[in-house]
Amino acid sequence: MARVERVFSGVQPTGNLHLGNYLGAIVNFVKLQENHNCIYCVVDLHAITQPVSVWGGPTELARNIREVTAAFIASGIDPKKHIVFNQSQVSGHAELAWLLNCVARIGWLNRMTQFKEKAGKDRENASVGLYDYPVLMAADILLYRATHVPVGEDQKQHLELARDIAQKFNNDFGDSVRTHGFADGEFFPQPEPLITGPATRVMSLRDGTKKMSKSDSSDNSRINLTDDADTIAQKIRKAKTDPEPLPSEEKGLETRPEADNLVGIYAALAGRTKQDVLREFGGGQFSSFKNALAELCIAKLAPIATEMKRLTADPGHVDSILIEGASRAGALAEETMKAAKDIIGFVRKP
Ligand code: AQP
Repeated sequence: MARVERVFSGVQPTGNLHLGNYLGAIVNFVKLQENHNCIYCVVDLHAITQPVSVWGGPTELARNIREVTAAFIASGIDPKKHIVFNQSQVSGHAELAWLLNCVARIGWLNRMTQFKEKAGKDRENASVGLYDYPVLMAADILLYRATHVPVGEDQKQHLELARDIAQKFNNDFGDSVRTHGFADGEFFPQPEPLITGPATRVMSLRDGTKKMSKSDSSDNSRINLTDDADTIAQKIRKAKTDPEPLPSEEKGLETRPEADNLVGIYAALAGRTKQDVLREFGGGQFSSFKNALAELCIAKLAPIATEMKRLTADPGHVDSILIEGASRAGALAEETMKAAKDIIGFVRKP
C-alpha cells in the first residue's frame, strides 16, 4: 500500500453549523485542498452518540446530513477533486472501531474531557457510544491512513488518543505489520493535528469563557451559517463586551475574553492577525468595531448561506454527491480493512 499525504476530517450533523465550525475547521478544509488529497466526512455515526432529543430523530438527521454537505460545498470544497461523503455509508468506520476498541485502553478513555463535559453529572445514563466516541474518531482517521487532520482546539485530546491507538496497534502487531509489507513497522501513520489560524477556539457571544457550540440553548450565543444579515447584525450588536475601549496591543486582550474573541473572529474572517486588527480599531469603542465586524461577517457568510439554500433545495443532487463520495471512500477503506485483518490474523476470502 502506497504511503500518501492524506487529509481527513469530519463534522457532526447535529444541528446548525456555526461560525466556530466554519473558522475552526471548514476554512482550513478548503485551504488544504490546494496541496493535499482530502477526505471530508459528515460524521453521522458520531451524531447518534447523543440522546435522540439532541440530534432530533430521523427526519432531522437526514436534513442535517444534507445541510452539512451543502455547507462544505458552499464554502468551497470540491467534491469532484476530493471526497465528500457521510460516514454511515462506509461500514469500515464501525468495523475498524471494533478492532481499535480492543487496542485502546479504558484508562485512556477515562481521561477524555469531552465525555465528561457531555455526559455531565448523569454519567450512568450516557450512551456507550458517547464513551467510545474517541475510538470511532480514531477509526475514521486511521481507516484512510490519514496523515493530517484539521480540527478546532477542542479536538486536540482526541487526536492525541488517535495517535496513541495507532502506535499501540503498530507495536502490538509489530512483527505481523512488518511481514505484511510495512518494513518500517508503521501500518497506521501517526496523524498530525492541524490546529491553525487565529480562531481555533471561537467562544460564545454571550460568555467569552465558553466555546461557541451547537448545543448551547441560547441561539444568541452563536452565529449560524444560515443566519440572515439582520440576525447576524443583531447577534453581534448584542454580543457581551466590557466597558473599556479596545486595546492597541494584543497583550491587552489577555484578561478580556469577550474582546479577545471578537477581535479573533474579525482577524480570522479578514485573513489578518489580531495585532493588525487592533492597529486599526485599538482605542476605539466597541460599537463602531461591532458595526465593522457585522459588516464583514455578513459579507463572508451571506454567499455561503445563499448557496446552501440552493443546494438543499435539491436533496437528490446532494445525495448523489454523498453516494459517489462514499463509493470512492469505500474503496480506500476496504484496502485498509483487508490489510488490518491480515495483520491481526483473521481468515478471509482472498
Ligand atoms: N467553537 C469552536 N471553535 C473552533 N472550532 C470549533 N469546532 C467546533 N466548535 C468550535 C470544530 O468544528 C469541527 C466540527 O465539530 P463537530 O460538529 O464535529 O463537533 P463539536 O466540536 O462537538 O461541535 P459543536 O458545535 O461544539 O457541537 P456540540 O454543541 O455538540 O459540542 C471540529 O473540528 C471542531 O473542533
